[in-house]
Amino acid sequence: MSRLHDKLAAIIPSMRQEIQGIIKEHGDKVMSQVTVRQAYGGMRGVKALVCDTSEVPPDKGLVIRGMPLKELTDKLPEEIFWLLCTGELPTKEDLADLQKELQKRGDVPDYVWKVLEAMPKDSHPMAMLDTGILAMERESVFRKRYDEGIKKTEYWEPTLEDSLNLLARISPLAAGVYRMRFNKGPRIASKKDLDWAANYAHMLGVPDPTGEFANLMRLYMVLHSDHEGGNVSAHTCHCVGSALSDTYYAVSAGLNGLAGPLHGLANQECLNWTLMVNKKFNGVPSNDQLRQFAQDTLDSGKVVPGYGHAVLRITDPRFDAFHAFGARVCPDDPVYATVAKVYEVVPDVLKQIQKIKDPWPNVDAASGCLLYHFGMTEFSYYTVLFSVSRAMGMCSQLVVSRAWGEAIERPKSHTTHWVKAFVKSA
Ligand code: AMX
Repeated sequence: MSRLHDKLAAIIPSMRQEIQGIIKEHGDKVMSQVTVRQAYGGMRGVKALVCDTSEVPPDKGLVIRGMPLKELTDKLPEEIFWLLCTGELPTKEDLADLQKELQKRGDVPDYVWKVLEAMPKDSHPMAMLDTGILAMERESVFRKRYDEGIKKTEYWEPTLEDSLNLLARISPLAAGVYRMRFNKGPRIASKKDLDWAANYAHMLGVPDPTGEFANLMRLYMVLHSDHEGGNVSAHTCHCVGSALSDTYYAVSAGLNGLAGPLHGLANQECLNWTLMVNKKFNGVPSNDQLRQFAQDTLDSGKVVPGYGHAVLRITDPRFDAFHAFGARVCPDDPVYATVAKVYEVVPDVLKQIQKIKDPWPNVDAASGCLLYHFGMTEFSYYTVLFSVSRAMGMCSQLVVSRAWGEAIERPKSHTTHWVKAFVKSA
């Protein structure tokens, strides 16, 4: 058994008891009301979910288990996964044990590569990644144990097994997708002595003479790891998992949501927009030029990608972390310099539009330019990087919700006919 398993086994009974106590004593207290606008408007702001791994206060940004993101940017992704699952950072021994667990589980089965090879050559990398994950479902320990008749209180254990296997394999799988989809040559074998993100960087095969690309991957994996429970990918994963579909089904479903242009795909749109700016003005534009370009984008009915957020009302701390990385590693790169200039100018343009609730940059405004700097210019791959990281959040959320025995999701829907009758009578 892994140290992570033992740690969870030690904390889960009291956590379960605490939650059962809360429901027993306070189960009828009202947390939230729902307006007609919210019912039609993506349930924005309705408090109807519990997620213990992280939260996103609108005025602070990502807080993982009570720790603000800015205190965690120098950690390894494995440490973040441990924190997400247990609520504490790992000791040195815990970290070494988790790394060993991931290293020993990291072989992607051969049939997965065959499935991917059979897909059309121009398939979207996200479709390839999600197909690869779904193909691996036959490996699910949860499904086997469930079929054998496991007790409900033990559900979390095979869910943890599946999660560790999936996390160990998602990086070689994703690296394989990169090399296959973009004709980069044969897959690169994993180096077992590297940490998870550095090994991913190695298997991608992006030239990295300074080691800064590996550093970027470490940071990237930490920053995208989790973002509470209501975003499309986390919520989809949770919803599918609540039917006791195993980790492979649930994570692949969640990542299909991440593939949408308003969610994880925004990073590729954002870099596209930045490069368009760069091309049009032959380098970094002046403030006036940029102001006009942003206005033209809005006037043509498009969004300025990388700006705005459903929850945040400040500059996303994940943007701050990438911005700081760029300032340290590539301050003179014209694409990074354009991103920095956009940050100076665009919030004021967006502030003029009343309906926009958050004029500040989100994580996607800065991530693409750094990948581009290191020669990773295949935009359609960027959401795959996001996915590898976000799998940590999804897996930890699944383990935690299985641990306390969360119920299958089933909110109530109504027809517009019902809404019309309701508003008339109200
Ligand atoms: N540019 C132009 N218009 C914007 C805008 C932007 N950056 N951000 C919000 N708006 C518009 C919305 O489209 C909406 O218009 P509508 O009422 O005509 O449909 C209006 O302002 C109100 O939106 P909101 O309440 O401020 O935001 P939201 O919760 O509805 O949407 C988001 C949030 C992120 C989808 C939106 O800000 C957006 O489209 N941003 C650009 C795309 C982007 O950066 N996505 C990445 C999000 C982070 C992630 O998941 N990776």
